[in-house]
Amino acid sequence: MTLRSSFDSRAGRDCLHALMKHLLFGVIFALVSCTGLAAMEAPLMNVAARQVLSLNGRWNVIVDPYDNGFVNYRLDRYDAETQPTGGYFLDRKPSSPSDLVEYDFEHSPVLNVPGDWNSQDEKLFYYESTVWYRRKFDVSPRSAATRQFISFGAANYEADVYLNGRKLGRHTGGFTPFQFEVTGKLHATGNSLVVRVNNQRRADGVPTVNTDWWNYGGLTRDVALLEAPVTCIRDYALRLQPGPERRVRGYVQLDGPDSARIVKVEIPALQVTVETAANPSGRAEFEFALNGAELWSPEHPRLYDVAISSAGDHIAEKIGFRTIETKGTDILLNGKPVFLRGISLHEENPLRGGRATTPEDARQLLGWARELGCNYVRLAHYPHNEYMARIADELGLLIWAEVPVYWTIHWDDPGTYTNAENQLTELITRDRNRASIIIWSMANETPISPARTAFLTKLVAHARSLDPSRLISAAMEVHADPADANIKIVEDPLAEVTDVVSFNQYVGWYVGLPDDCAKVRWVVPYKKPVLISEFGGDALQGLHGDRLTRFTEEFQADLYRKTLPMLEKIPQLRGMTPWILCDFRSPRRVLPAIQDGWNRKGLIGENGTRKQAFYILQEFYARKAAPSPRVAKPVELGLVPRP
Ligand code: GCB
Repeated sequence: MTLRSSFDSRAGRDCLHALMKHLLFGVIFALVSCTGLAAMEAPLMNVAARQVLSLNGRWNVIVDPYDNGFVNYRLDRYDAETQPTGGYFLDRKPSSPSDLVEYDFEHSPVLNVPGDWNSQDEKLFYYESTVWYRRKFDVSPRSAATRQFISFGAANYEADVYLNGRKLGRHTGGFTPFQFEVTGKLHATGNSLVVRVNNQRRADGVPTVNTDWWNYGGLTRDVALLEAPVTCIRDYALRLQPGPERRVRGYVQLDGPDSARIVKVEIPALQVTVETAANPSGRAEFEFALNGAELWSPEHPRLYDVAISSAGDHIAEKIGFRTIETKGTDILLNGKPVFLRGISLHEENPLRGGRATTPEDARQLLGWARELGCNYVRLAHYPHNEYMARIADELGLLIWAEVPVYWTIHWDDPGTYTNAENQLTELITRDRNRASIIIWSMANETPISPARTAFLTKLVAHARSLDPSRLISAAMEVHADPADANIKIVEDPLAEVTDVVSFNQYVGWYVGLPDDCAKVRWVVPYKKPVLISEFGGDALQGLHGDRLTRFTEEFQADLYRKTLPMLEKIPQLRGMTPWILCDFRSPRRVLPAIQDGWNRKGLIGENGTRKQAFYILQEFYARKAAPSPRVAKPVELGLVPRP
């Protein structure tokens, strides 16, 4: 037998693979130790299950508008390859009185983490540049059988991370999690974690320079030290397959030098115990029947305790099982048609005027959506924090989750594509076990061109390769027929590759007046479900006038009253997410005494008070939720008196 044919056999290949993996792990480990740069891999999922130390709290900060801690006066980077010890503001102490050190974290101001800097310090409200964060921490000696990771929920937009004076690495993208392995780099006391966070908008970034939301900078989500065994569970997915057999398929991905292990998946309440061997790459695939399970739905958001273990490692999760698919123009949840009664939201707490960061913030936003009668939310326009999807799992809200491919980004730039794809990967990896998430959205209002469609089609294929179990969409645009402005046409080559056709439309606000809604005729030539991803108009809460006076609650209420029947004329209509639950900050919105830096399309004002349109939509949703009568009643939308 030739050497070649022996490795053509499966056992031989596996054996070679295992050997290569051990060697590779050794080489990477050696490289990492000697360069000081930690490899940034896909993060360990389910951070809460692994946390040993929260690094949330008060961090010292240096505001550095000229990035002087990062580049010298010739614009050379302090952390260039040739100087692996990192940037300038690395928490150095003067060793003698003659030593020149022109900064001092110890006596610098503090900011809370998680949190954006804009809402914590008036001087930083419009700030778009670098802030250096420093946090000291002690950690009891860790066992040699474990690995440690520093985990960031998100940092907007770019983060350079340094531990004890040495660079760990960089992350780009403001809304997704990242981790650095720090095994062997921690001291028992006095660890210094320094992060340069820069939120400058970039033309080639994702998003690009122009958006309609506030560019909150900082360590906006939780920071923690995690611990896991040397060979640990990195990633896993459990997916209920469509069909009456109720079979769950999934995998567990181990990570570490000794990956060929037995993996066990247990769901005690359903008497499920599955054991399966991981292949030499650490991947264990399994399938089992879900007998007697209650499926997850908005009406019954049943979550099961799932335990995943593999010699030495153990992860606990709460997972709901449901299916989502399309059939013709219907969206089927657990095999049954569903109408998505939704609302769009930004990740912002309007009462505080900053990023929504905590579980309490998530409960408030999602609680308002529930009060409105929603079974669905659009988390616009970027990945929201992990609590949102976990709490939606608990509350029974379906989710459209999105990446910030917004308006006009650099479609021809391969770096921009890689950045978008990376953000999508990090979002899907984090949330792939959330029953609430049913749609991955690729983009919002992107102008049709060959380069844009090629970019987004590639992104769709990537999303499907990572997660074949959910629907794909994007918020597209509507165009008026040049011959008759009342004919609204939705035609976009992207709609050929998405599962659901979604579009934003603003008849009655940016286009004409609410009375024009009655004249609209639709051309949506796709045999696919249609979701209206946005409609709406601004109203200042408490401003009253007649229904034709812009920015009054009456105008906005009238717009909702006229828009809903107009949308119901689309035969494939299967849901909507009007724009938007709450007023949100946006630097584009400059009208004095009305906008004052807020987009006022919220159904809830900045003080938490519901506007009239809130009740119009609430009434519509109550009717949609009721069991449908045999003969459909024409939609009549009255103004419901405020309670
Ligand atoms: C849109 C955008 C959204 C804006 C909204 C508006 O189409 O998708 O980000 O905030 O319109 O208020 O104009």
